[in-house]
Amino acid sequence: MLHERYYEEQKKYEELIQKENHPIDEYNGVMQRYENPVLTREHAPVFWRYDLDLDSNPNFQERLGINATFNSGAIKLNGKYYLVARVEGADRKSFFAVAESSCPTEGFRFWDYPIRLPDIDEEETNVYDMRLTAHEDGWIYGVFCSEKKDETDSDLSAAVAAAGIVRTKDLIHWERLDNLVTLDSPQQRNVVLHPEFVNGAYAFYTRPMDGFLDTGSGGGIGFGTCKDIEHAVIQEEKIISHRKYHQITEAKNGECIVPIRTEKGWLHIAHGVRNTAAGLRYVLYAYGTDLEKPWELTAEPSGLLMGPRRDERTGDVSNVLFSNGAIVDDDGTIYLYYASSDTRLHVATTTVELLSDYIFHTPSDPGRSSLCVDQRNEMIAHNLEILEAEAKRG
Ligand code: BGC
Ligand code: BMA
Repeated sequence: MLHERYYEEQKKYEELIQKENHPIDEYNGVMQRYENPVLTREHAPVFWRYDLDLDSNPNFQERLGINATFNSGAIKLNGKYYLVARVEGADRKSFFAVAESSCPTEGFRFWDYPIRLPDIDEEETNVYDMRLTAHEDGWIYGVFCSEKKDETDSDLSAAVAAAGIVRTKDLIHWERLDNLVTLDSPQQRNVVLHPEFVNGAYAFYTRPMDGFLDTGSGGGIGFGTCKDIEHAVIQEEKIISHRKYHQITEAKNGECIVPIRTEKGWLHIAHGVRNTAAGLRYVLYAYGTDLEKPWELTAEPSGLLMGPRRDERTGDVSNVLFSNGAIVDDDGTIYLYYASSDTRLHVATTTVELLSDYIFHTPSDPGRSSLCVDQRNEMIAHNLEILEAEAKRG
């Protein structure tokens, strides 16, 4: 026998999973947002949260609450769409869980059990933000942040972040490899594995940083290679997307999704962070690199691609828009899975063609108010000429 309340909670859960999702009425020619989040804490199955045994839980209380489901890796396999989401328990510990759907914008349902990552370090306290790379070597790699207490510092919040690496063929069996070692940087977060070999080596986008929170001397998104993925060591990180004063990347930046190959070069989506009186603000931006030399910057469109808007602005860590996963579908549609304010996961769509147009044809940030006005006025003047000519034509 089950508690009567179980049926009500289960009904709400089923209704939520079956809810349709539609594009919202907002246009910018690049990114199309959707009405509903694709994963929320309510998407966690009832049996993940409640003990259904009437003897041990006669009042049907939530015993192991789920606080949030957000930053998610994404991949399409055998015609299905998969998210490997960051699920955060009420206890603040994050873990990974696979959610599956036959539709990229709705219907995501978690598998029965979260992922049981091989436990290789008893000091590892928290894991989060997995990037999934389908590599040309035939494996699907998951690169995530592995965090532990910094025992050399008496501050209780002092931590060490490293890039953990796992690989799988089916999202069911996961093999854990050594954490990434970067000789120049004591900490790593936001590491992404490039999908192809570069000069015969595995290539990573890194984010060198001096401390757990401070990037310090770390100049931006780095690029480094290593021959052996099972014991990955990067000797040298070359900065490819620089942090800059008074731009959206001033405090930190980091690679978000696995870069997308096009004839014109690699399309990248990254996040940029600036500090404000209200705390850090996270937005997404895009850039392009050379096809043969993915470490060479070829396009740097100005400003943000997406920032937190409306309800997205509030949550556990407000003013954050973050992504670590996208799916490029067979027809060229890109489904970008992004989380808002470390609380819920959304989807936005674009296409390879549109993102490429955005990256290669949006002007760069000239860096100073005065030059930004010149840049805008030039476009306005040209537009007014066009409008005038149009008006004359009747
Ligand atoms: C949190 C992350 C956050 C990081 C830096 C970690 O402890 O779990 O969400 O990005 O700290 O603030
Ligand atoms: C970061 C990320 C994310 C998170 C963000 C805002 O450093 O790694 O986990 O979304 O902070 O808290």
